[in-house]
Amino acid sequence: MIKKILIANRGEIALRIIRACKELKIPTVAIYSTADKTSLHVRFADEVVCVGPPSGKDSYLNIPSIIAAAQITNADAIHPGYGFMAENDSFVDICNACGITFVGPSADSIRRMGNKSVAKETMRNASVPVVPGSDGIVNSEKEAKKIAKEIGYPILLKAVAGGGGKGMRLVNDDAELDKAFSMTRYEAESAFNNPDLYIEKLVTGSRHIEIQILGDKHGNIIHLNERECSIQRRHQKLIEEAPSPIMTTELRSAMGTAAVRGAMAVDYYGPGTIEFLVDNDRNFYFMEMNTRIQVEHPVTEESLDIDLIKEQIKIASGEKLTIEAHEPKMHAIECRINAEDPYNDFRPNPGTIESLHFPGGHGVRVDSHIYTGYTIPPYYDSLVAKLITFAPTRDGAIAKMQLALEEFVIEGIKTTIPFHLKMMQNPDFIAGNIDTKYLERIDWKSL
Ligand code: MV4
Repeated sequence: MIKKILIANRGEIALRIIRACKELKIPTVAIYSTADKTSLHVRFADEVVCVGPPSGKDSYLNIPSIIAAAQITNADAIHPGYGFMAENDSFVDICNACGITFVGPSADSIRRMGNKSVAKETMRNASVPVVPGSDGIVNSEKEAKKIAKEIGYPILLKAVAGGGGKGMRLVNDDAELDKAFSMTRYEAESAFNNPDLYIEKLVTGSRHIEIQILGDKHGNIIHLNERECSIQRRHQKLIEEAPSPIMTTELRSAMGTAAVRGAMAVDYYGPGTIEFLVDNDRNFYFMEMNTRIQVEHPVTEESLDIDLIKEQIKIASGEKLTIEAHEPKMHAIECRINAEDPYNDFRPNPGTIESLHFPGGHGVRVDSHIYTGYTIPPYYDSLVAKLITFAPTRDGAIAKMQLALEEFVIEGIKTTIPFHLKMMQNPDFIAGNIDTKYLERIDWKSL
């Protein structure tokens, strides 16, 4: 059993984890950087330890400081949240060596999914559909051209150490390939210390639909349906929902069982997400696996009436799965409220919250760490609140979202609320006619 959890994160997710720990009656330790001294996770945790100066690499990514903080406070587990240490396999090895339970998957699962080419091969072997492309890494322009000829242009060059849209380049023909190959290799080497590339045929007009899975340490894995995440901008998700407006029972079952097979192949435990591209004919293709709890986990929680963070902690302490897979009960939508100016290319806009009112009522959830007088530090990501609404139907959830956005007052900073208000009234969104390129095609301001 876990006796005390150190939360190696900040912001809304740190608060979310503290709430789950309180329900489970597990004491918490917050770590914080000097820039986060006045943050709510510091206020609501049972114990706190300052781990360094503002910069992420000196604080929330500073492994010796985090481990020392756990040892000083006798925390026997570390919850990484998302980002920071969440998908760092060496950190998991270090936790294990120190006798600390990492609240997440094994180092080995993280490693096997972290290399995108190995992950794809693992999925293919588990009979999960993958996009046609190279068998593993491609070592030369010549080899790349040979594969491009077989599968046909356009192709994507992808860095094996990339992911989430990083280290990817579109190539339309042989002429472009020569330059693109060496450039993408060079960029991958600089960004990830690994130049290796693999090739995929470009899938167009597709949606980003991901399957939530949950495994325990006894070999049981279930899937908890899908999330539709196609409303993105520069690989940053802005709106997520569960279920997907295009989902059918048959497709859900096919994608869900494929996701479970893939997770089984890496002996996965904890919550994880298998991302798929789904084309217009409802063919689905594995993209990558996220070996962490994700930002958008609340839409799954509200659609199914479960608490994924509590389940994650119970799994880490060795309990068997107790929840059962079931079809969605409710439709849930999440709007990410960022401290960004949507009228100015979504430029980050940190500052002080002068006045604040959170929306509420039946079917409205706000996950946020901000309060009146709080100054958003400029060092971290710009997420200030997740607004989730849920209702028996999609139209009901959209209607509630619009009212909740209208009621939401945040003064002192610019936020993405005006963007979300437009989207909730946008006929394309209301009809579910969206894909991953939707926001590139339209100018949201003229909606
Ligand atoms: C693709 C693709 C089209 N074809 N792969 C971007 C993030 C990473 N998960 C994989 N990504 C893509 N891979 C093939 N073969 C299009 C994307 C993509 C994308 C995927 C999901 C959500 C938004 C996206 C935006 C641009 C490109």
